[in-house]
Parts: sequence; structure tokens; C-alpha cells
Amino acid sequence: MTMDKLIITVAGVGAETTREAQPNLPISAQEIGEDAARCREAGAAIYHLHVRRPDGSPTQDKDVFAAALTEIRTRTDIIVQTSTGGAMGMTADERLQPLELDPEMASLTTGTANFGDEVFFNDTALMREFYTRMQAKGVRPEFEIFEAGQIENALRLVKQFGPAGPLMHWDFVLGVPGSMTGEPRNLAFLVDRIPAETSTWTATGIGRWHMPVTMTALALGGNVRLGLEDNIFYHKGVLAEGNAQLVARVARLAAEWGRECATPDEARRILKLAPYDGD
Ligand code: KMH
Ligand code: ZN
Repeated sequence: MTMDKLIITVAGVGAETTREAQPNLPISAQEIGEDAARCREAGAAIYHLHVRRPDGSPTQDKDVFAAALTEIRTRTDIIVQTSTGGAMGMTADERLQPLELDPEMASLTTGTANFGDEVFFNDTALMREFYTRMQAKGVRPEFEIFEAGQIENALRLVKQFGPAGPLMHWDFVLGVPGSMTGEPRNLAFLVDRIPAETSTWTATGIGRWHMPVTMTALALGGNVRLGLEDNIFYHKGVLAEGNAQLVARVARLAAEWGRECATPDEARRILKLAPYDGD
């Protein structure tokens, strides 16, 4: 089995992690820009971006995204993938705002999921609107899959509306309380359900599932997402020093298996994104 270089995506900010729980969480635009640059140096190629107000609360405000994008862009060529998931309870219009900034990629969850004690709402009308907006703008969706049926929803969108790029990119998010766990058989099953020839994929283990999902994804030849949005610890009970420390560990483990990290430009080629012109 020949494997492409490893694409590490950093979910560095999120909407739910707090400074109280993780003092190294980047919040301001400058902190996010610096974090993205450190993660890129450590081996990351994509930054999954959420933004916060100065008080740390989550927002999908376009101007707050624009400020973070500027700080990232002045420091690094990392691929920026804006979130359209936002935070629980946000309206579809709120969540769609960062697409106006023409990011290279954006997340798209194709189905409603239980999310701890809450519900992450993504009905068919919302999915269709988000997908067709991304398609019209040439923004590559990352299908964020929390439950198996969400794969079928994504494939139905592609069938109904046509592709949103030369490849479909998937992120299997495993271990959210209320949705699928990060057991190896779950990831193997999900990977088996996507069209291999026209797909690229990554996997995310939430909380204590971070390392099991990472190791399974590496063994299956996939890519890895990690970061303080998904997991705040380095070891059980030991907080991570920051996103770059988590990136560096996975880069080291992959190198031991003979798999190098993709640079952002190499990731653009693997994902068949348009070449980056620095804007
Ligand atoms: N914050 C979660 C409710 C995404 O970014 O697209 C959803 C989320 C997914 O983070
Ligand atoms: Zn997210």
C-alpha cells in the first residue's frame, strides 16, 4: 500500500473549549495567527478555524473571522478551513457567514447529531443550503461525520447537486458523547463506506479517543485531525502545552512509520485544491 504524505489538520480553537479548562487556548486573532504558524512548523497543513469574541465566547461573525484570517495569512501558507458548525444553538445564517470570505475549505456536517447533552442541528434543508453555497463559491467542503448515516446524506447531496470539487474530503469525528465512539472497528467501517477512488479522509478522536483514533487512522493510511477543540490533554490528566505540541507528537509517530507530513502545498495537491496564490 503506497500512502500519500500525512495531512495533519489542527482544530485549534473550537467553540466549546474554555480558557478555564485549557489556559493555552488561542482566542484573539493574533494568538490564532501565531498558533497556526507554530502548528505549520510542527507539521500541520490545515487549520480548522473557529473564532471567539474577546471574552472567549464563540461567534461566527464575518469580521472576527476576517481578522483571524489576516493574522494567519501574514504568518503562514497553511490551508484555512472555516467552520460552518459554529456553536450549539446558532442559526444557519450565523453559521454561514465565514463563507463570504472565500476560504479554501469549510466544514459541513451532514446530519443532526447528539452532542453531549445537546443536539447539533443539521437538517436536510440546512445541509442543502450549506453544500450548494460552498459549491457555488468553489469552497471545498469537509464532510464532518459523527454518525454512519451522515455519509449517505453527503453522498445524496453530491448526487443531487453534483460534486463540489474533484475529490470528496471526509472527517470522521469519533468519541463525542452521544455519537459514535472511536473504536477501531467504527473507523474501519466508516472508511469502507466512502467511495475510495474519489475521496480523501481524515479522522478525529474526541477527548480520550484522540490517540486511539489517531493510531487507527495512521494504520489505515488516512490523515489525522487534532487540537484543543477536540482534546485538551497531552496525557491523561496532563494538559497539552498547546496545539503545536499535539501536532509534533503525531508528526513524530508518523515519521517513525516512514510517513512524512505534507506541507500545505503538498496537501493542496493531494486534495486537488486550487494552487495557493497568497491571498
Ligand atoms: N461546535 C460543534 C457544535 C464544525 O466546526 O463544523 C460543531 C463543530 C463542527 O465544531
Ligand atoms: Zn469545529
